[in-house]
Amino acid sequence: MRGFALADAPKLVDTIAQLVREAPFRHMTTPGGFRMSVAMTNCGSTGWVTDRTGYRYDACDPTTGTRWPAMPAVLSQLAARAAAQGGFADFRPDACLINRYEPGARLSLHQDKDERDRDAPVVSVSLGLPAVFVFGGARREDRTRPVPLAHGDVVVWGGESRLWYHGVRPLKEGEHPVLGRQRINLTFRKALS
Ligand code: MD3
Ligand code: FE
Repeated sequence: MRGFALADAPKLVDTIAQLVREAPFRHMTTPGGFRMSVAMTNCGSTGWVTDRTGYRYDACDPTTGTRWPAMPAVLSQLAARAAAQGGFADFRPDACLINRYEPGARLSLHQDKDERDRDAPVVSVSLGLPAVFVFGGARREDRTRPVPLAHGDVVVWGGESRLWYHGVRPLKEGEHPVLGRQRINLTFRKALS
């Protein structure tokens, strides 16, 4: 949904800045011991984390031991409106993962399988520098296609595509008028059933 979040973008950017003061971006470690090039934080009643012990959802920020900030209404309502337009009524996300890409940061091909509710869609909101998202299929070997994502674009991933492989190509150098040298992606999920 190209530009679906454009009208909300100034308020989203402001809200993210506040959230990040409470729970700063950090580069998490994968179970294999690699530092992720994407910096992450969360808001909502639970948040996605990774460390040497594995991937999981946790109510608390591991760096402080306190709960993630609550999900502001401007975020949850945008996600619900987008999901509804994409054919998923009553989407009530409990987790919002906030990804920050600086030039060079990438996300290798993966599936999102850590959520218990596989019937709920994932809603993603892109802000800042444009990126090339790659969308594959049910198997890692499946052909991927590039999908450009720009500031204000929203994607609703549900049904069959919910478990398809996807990733993000290394972010190209650039300067966004609002966000500068970064891309921020919000992914809304229903993690716990
Ligand atoms: C397709 N994030 O956080 S958002 C992730 O741009 C993630 O930061 C990317 O993949 C980003 O896990 C892509 C789009 C997205 C998110 C979840 C999906 C696409 C998806 C789940 C299933 C299929
Ligand atoms: Fe993903």
